Amino acid sequence: MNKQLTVPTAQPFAYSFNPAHTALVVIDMQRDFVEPGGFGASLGNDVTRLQAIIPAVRAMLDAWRAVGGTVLHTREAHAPDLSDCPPAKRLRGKPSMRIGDAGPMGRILIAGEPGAEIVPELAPLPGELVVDKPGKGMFYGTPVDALLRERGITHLLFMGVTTEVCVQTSMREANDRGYECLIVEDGTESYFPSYKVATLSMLTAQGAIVGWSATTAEIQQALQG
Ligand code: C5J
Repeated sequence: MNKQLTVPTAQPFAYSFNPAHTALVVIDMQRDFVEPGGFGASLGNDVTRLQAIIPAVRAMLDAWRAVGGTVLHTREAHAPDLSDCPPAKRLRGKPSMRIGDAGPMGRILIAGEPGAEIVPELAPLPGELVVDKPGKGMFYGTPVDALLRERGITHLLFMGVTTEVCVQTSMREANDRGYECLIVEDGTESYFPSYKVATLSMLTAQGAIVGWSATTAEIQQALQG
């Protein structure tokens, strides 16, 4: 679909985008963060909060695929030799549960391990972009900027987990690079409800200082004209 659309009820004011120049970005919907018995759950987090957004993310993906929009999936995943995981990252958190250690679903956050895969309900389709990222943000140490620019992408719709860590970092990095960003309110979640609320508020404050927010229903309504 190549035409200018508007979400009039987006926060903090109307958001305009052309699907031909917009990518739907799904951040880190990986088994280790989302599924019971994974890394996130073993750290004591309530993963049912994250699991609950899968239907909304899937519905948005279906609507986006139907208009032929670009889709980018990211995974927080490191090389098996950990050459892209600095001690400053690896040595944080629980000493018994570090990146690269054996976890409930294979080595934690290592590319190719079962836990690092995207949940089956949201599995990428052939032709969609899938990028492993060593940082919280999707631009650090990845070809994401080049991949988006070579497709003429200027606008990004963000979904995924967790709102205040990898989604927020990626959206801030994108905003600094000149992309017009929107976060999909019911397509993102945190283990900590108050962090999600605070993040949505921070991102859209001061006249969309980082970007806009809207619900899947509002975006789907725009897509349906
Ligand atoms: C993500 C994390 N994906 N919370 N990672 O947000 O460590």
